[in-house]
Amino acid sequence: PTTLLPYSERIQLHTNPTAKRILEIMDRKKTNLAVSVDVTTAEEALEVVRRVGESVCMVKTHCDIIEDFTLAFSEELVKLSKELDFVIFEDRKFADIGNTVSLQYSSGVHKISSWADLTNAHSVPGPGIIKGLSTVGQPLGRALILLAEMSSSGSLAVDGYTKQTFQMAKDAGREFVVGFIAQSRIDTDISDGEDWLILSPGVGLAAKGDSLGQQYRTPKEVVGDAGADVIIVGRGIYGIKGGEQAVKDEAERYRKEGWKAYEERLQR
Ligand code: 5FU
Repeated sequence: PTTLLPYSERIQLHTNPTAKRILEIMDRKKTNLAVSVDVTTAEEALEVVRRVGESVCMVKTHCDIIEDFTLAFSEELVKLSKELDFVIFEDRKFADIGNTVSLQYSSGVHKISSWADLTNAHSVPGPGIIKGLSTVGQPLGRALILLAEMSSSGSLAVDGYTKQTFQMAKDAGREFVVGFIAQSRIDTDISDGEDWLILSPGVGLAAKGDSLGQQYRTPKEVVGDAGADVIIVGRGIYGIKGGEQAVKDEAERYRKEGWKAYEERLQR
């Protein structure tokens, strides 16, 4: 199963260029950390990215919370992603019919497909959502992940929903859909040679959750016990008190924790 293989040996199990690049970066920079940059101005967001860039394989954005979003911002983000060697993941959570999501992905103010290497979608509308997004993203070498589980308490994405989401991805093939947002490896380890990336939000070393339903686990629980590939950390890193150096140090702390959990997993 995938969880016992090093990231480097999983590169060849993918055909999607973004999936390959994620695994290459993880191996090269020794990091399975994604930082979620959930701040509300372009300058703040870029500042966090400059602080954490060396420690991460991925920067996750919510472009619709940035008050002064422009394409100059996304261009700068792309520039930093090349300089500091990380992938850009826009956490858009598309959730509409194929035709609408293809427009939301390519057009509007944000033109997500022009700058985000990776984005995600809910499976609730059915396979047309994958088709619609792939029409836009696949020719550009982009990748998609589906939300199979969520970190928030009371989520309806459980049991049968999770299973059917996995099946929808399998049916679509791995040219464009390369993995899942999930809290576990779901069923992805059952088939050898068919590698899926599992990205897990809800990671924190300090808090257990917030007042709005978020639930946190440690990198050890997420990577070591649950078998996820990428840990996604937001407030635990950009929200740390103590200024710019503290943010940088905290990103390194999470990178080390995540990498240690991965190395221990490989030893089992
Ligand atoms: F799909 C999901 C999920 O199940 N839980 C999440 O928390 C996405 N997220 C995102 O990860 C959420 O929208 C935030 O951007 C981020 C977690 O941020 P935190 O500050 O680490 O709680």
